[in-house]
Amino acid sequence: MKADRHVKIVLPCCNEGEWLRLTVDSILEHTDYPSFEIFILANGDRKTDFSFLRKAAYRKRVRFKRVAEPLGVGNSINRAVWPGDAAYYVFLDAHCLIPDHDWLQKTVRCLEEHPRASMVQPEVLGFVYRKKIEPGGALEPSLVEEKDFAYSIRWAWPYRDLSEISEVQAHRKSNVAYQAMAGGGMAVFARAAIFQRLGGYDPEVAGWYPETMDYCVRAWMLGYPMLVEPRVRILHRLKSEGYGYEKSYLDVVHGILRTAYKYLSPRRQDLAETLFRKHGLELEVKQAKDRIGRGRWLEERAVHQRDRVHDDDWLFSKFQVYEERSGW
Ligand SMILES: [Mn+2]
Repeated sequence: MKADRHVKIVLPCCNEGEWLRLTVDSILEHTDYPSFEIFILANGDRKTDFSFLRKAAYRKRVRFKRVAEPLGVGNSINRAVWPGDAAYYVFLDAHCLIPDHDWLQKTVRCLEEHPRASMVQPEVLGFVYRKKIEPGGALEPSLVEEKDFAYSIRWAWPYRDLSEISEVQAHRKSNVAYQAMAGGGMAVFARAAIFQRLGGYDPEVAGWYPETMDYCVRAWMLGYPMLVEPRVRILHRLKSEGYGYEKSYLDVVHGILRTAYKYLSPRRQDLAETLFRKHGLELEVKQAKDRIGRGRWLEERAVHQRDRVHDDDWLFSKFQVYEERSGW
């Protein structure tokens, strides 16, 4: 029988190498919380040495599951959780460091003080680490170069280039927990019951941040807020040598358009397509629409429309998603 406030920390791993071990070590060394487990979901991984997990120090706290194919972040997390497994989830990139011992206490307190919150993002401090970690080697703290903060992501329509369709909020808006549009992935705290009720991440949305945005947009419209908890900090490594999960514009275009098709008004579906077309992504829009057409967006839209408590006018106005209509 698990404790009422049991926390499951999920680490999807696709070719993270030594950083997986450093992340696990950082969690084990810096977590005072009494009831937690780590669940590693290796997917499509051809690079990481998982043999360290056989040591006794890890066996008590860490569970490991491996699938051959790369699943992407959202589907890895969906596979790693099931109803009744925990009260709270932490979804963490497998290249993170935990600076404070009370991080889980503070996280759980935030989720308990805000019982409708679907998701909480901590203060994410990006860092660069330029030296290669040798197999079994330690991290040199003096080489951790702290860079920028990230608190949440907000749609910003339109945009000057593709990176700006979603805008990272790099400054905290308050010193206590506050509402924001969406998390950016990297480090996510979620209430298990709501995550299960919402069916987890959209399995058709892949890569980078769109799966987290999709989840938050859906949750907001169903009446479950997303919060930033700036009093909890996670260090997240900014990779300089490429990404474990392949980043492609097609995934971003598809993810955002699919969210628009499922949850937004037809006018905003058209607007999202136009935004991408204006930036020369005709081919991606076409491929994304083909992919959406093969999926089940219409049934999902019908269910969402039946259950939602807010429409997209409310959402866009709440987060001041700016839509420019002139000049098209
Ligand atoms: Mn990452």
